[in-house]
Amino acid sequence: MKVRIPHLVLAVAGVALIAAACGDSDTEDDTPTALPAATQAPTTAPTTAAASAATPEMMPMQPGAENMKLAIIAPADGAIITANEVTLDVTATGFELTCDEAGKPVKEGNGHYHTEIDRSLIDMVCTPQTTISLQNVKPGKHTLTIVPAQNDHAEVHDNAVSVTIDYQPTNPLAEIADATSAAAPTIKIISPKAGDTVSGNFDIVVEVQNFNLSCDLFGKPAVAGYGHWHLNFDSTTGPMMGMGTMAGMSCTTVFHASTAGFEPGSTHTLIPLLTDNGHAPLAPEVSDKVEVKIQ
Ligand SMILES: [Cu+2]
Repeated sequence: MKVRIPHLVLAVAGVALIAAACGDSDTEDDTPTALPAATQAPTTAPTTAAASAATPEMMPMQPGAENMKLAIIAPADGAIITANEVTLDVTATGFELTCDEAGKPVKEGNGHYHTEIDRSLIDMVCTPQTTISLQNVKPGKHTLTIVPAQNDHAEVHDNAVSVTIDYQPTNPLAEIADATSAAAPTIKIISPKAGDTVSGNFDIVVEVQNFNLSCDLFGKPAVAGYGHWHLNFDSTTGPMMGMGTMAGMSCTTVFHASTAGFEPGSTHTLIPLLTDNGHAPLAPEVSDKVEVKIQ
């Protein structure tokens, strides 16, 4: 199947999550990827401004991606939220929610969902319930959106669902403000060590210096000196700010990883990298890497 992927829609939010998800999408769909509209259009026929600006690129997605559906059971659309966080109850049909193979090759029937606030990516989730912090969110109306996503984080945009909330905090949180450090941020893997063999579920432990990790600021406007880290496998480049090979994100010094989906006996590189709240890697990149063997 094909899913329409409009160009650069999320770039405004600092999250070019969909801009170029045409990587190796291990699909059995042999239909060639459509060329960009500019290439397809006959040179003699002038395209209208609207057509050239808004023409979506057709991208191959995993088989059955169109059946990956979500529903928001709670909160109700228009709900007034007086607490400083909101819990979403979600049902997923047509696919199994799993994070074990995120950042690895796509698999029919498997995926997770992305949460967004005002169309800015918050996190990836593989449980039917998730809590969103309203830290650094202004009182008033906001849109919460969930979008089905494949292991490579390419999103099934047509199946996104949203609710509007009206945030009227009883006890508003103090805003987290810029806190730059004179010293450069660093991240270093403490465990596992280079050459270690890992199996099943294993933890990646890092040490972060001169940088504040914040879960509550996921997806919020940038705050200097704050962010979190991504754990990538083998590469930090490629589509979606390198997120195609991202196992997940952490705002603590630990990330729970899995060897599921990796060949026994293969070696892979674990790459933790610091990112801002909008998930963009710090520039220049601040990362570390350790090669491990998969049992
Ligand atoms: Cu992130």
